[in-house]
Amino acid sequence: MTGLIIKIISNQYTILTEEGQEVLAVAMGKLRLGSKPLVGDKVEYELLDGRYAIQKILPRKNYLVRPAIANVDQAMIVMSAVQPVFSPLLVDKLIFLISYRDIEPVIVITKMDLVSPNDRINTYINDYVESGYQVIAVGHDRDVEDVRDALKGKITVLTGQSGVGKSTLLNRLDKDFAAATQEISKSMGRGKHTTRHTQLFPVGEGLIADTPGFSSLDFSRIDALTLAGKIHDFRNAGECRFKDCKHVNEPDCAVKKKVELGEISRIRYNNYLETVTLCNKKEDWE
Ligand SMILES: Nc1nc2c(ncn2[C@@H]2O[C@H](COP(=O)(O)OP(=O)(O)O)[C@@H](O)[C@H]2O)c(=O)[nH]1
Ligand SMILES: [Mg+2]
Ligand SMILES: [Zn+2]
Repeated sequence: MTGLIIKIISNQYTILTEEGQEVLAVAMGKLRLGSKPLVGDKVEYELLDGRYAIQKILPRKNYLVRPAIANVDQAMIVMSAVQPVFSPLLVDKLIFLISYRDIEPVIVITKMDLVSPNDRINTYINDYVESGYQVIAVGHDRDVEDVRDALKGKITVLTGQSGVGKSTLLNRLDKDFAAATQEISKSMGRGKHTTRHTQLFPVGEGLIADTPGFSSLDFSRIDALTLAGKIHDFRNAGECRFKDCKHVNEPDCAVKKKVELGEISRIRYNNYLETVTLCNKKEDWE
């Protein structure tokens, strides 16, 4: 049988079966010697001596370290239109970090009820949409059905500063989610030797991690050339003169040409230039 790990406590794994049931399983000894099963792992398991035992971890498409989770399909960048102030540079940095991990960014803009129809936020929204990113606008004056649709059949991690409205959004999507995550925080009493367990919660027809990701904007171990290759906006730019063009100062750069022609977002390109200076920073003593 195959299923998906949604919760791990010590050697006790909660598997979401293909039928949508939750069962408890243990990991076989041989498995624990290899790479540790993560929340998000697809596994093969069977019934052995009256209990479910995980036999095999199926190949991962990716994994994150913080939170520890495998096979992440998408990261929702939750940003508010106002309070905290909307930062296009922050959004782009998150888009870059997420895309670098081969995870799809989805931008959710909250508090749209607080801005006027001709607010500057709409310029940014149009810019993301023109670049091919999915943007979902939410607010107290509209429903969250588009968010629910976007979660369908996927493993999603949320990201976004505190105060942008992540908890509000989750509560609106699923009352049970709020109750379940509150239970967790209550059981995390101070002074107890408890580690934070990441868990996947079924929300609508998708799975969502209860721990936000991408909280560190550390680009020091990000390779600039690899990053340039993962940014949607640059993908159809065509051939640059140099194969290893980072689209910064190189001559005959197809990306720069398309930025000049208005075919690649200048906002994204400028944010890329700012970000690329933070990449590949090696320690001096290395
Ligand atoms: N007007 C308005 N306020 C919102 C919206 N979403 C969240 N808020 C408010 O923003 C504040 C922070 O929200 P919260 O969900 O706690 O943010 P979190 O820190 O990201 O979890 C709260 O006072 C919410 O009521 C929204 O769409 N519209
Ligand atoms: Mg919160
Ligand atoms: Zn180039």
